[in-house]
Amino acid sequence: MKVSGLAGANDGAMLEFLKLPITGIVSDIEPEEMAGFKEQLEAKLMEELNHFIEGMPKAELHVHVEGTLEPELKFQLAQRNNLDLPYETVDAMRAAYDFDDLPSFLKIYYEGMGVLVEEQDFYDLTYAYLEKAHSQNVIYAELFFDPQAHTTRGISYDTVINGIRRAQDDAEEKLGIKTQLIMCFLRDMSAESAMIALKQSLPYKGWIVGVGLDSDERGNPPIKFKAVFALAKAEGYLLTMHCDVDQENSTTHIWQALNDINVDRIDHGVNSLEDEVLCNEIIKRKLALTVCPISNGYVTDSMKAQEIKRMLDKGMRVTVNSDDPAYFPGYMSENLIATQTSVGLSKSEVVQLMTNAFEGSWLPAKEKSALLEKLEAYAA
Ligand code: ES4
Ligand code: ZN
Repeated sequence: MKVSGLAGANDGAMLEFLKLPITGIVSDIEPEEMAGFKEQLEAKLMEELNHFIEGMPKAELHVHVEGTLEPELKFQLAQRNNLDLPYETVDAMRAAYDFDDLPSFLKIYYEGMGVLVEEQDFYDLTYAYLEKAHSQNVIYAELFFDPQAHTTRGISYDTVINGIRRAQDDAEEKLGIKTQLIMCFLRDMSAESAMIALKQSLPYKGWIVGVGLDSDERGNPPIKFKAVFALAKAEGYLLTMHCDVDQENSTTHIWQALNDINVDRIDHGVNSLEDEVLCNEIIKRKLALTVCPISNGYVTDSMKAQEIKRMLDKGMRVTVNSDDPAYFPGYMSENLIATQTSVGLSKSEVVQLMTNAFEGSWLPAKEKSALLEKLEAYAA
């Protein structure tokens, strides 16, 4: 007996679940009854796969620490810093999150981080995210931070990075979660401003694994920051940059990220699928792509789950991540489950997504293998 459309289903387990005798029964079942069994079975398998996803050891490679600022903490910090918020309640604040594209999201995102003033605020923000990530079995995370979004408000670079770092250290000690920091330049500010941020980072080089580029991509191509990224590379930083989804000149920007910047990773990069030669180059360089489905569902026309599946099928090192989970509701488990549900990924495809994340991480080879072993043991 075969039931079609159940990726990875195993007939023995299925029969056991349905409590059916193994032989001689199929012809006695009415078609409607069969459809009911099939539905029950699909629901059961889905539930099992969701559990598997929740328990899976995970790596997150694309999360903006400022994008993890949940409304509840925003209220607490506003009160602690004697700041007024234009909302009375958490619900009213959430209701005001009505963005539908990147610029409308970014406006709310930058406004929101106004409550981050003292070093302790950056600590509390980071620690809260790491506790949440840990609760979803994230064992490794690379965190983006946006120093220019704070220094332009009069908050010192030291305040920002000391608070984040102290939380990273405490979380590693208390929760066992390992993290590294990636400093992002704001691409809608000047290259000179990015260069200042780069120089400010140098005393903290030991705390920062790489640099990235985020904020509004429209009119701000990778080549605008060619000299900044060249210096960052010379200083020993690894390089990534946002190649946001469905932007003007998306594939041109991805080509620039490869050829003019020589990136070590691509954030998002879904539009690479429009150019076969570009896909092959990304595959050849073994570059990870950090796709963020729930985020994409808010700022583009879809979660791009089909595209994630196509990238997997092509052998691209695609990963699933949460981006700004306080604004695009969903942390790692929710993003993986949403993708799986949307395109019916098999268990082995889910494991491949996570293998890609550990392999594409910026950890030393030994640490990478140790974490990959944890994933393999779980999936065995
Ligand atoms: C961002 Cl979704 C997104 N895109 C570009 N820059 C960002 N910074 C924070 N979230
Ligand atoms: Zn992002």
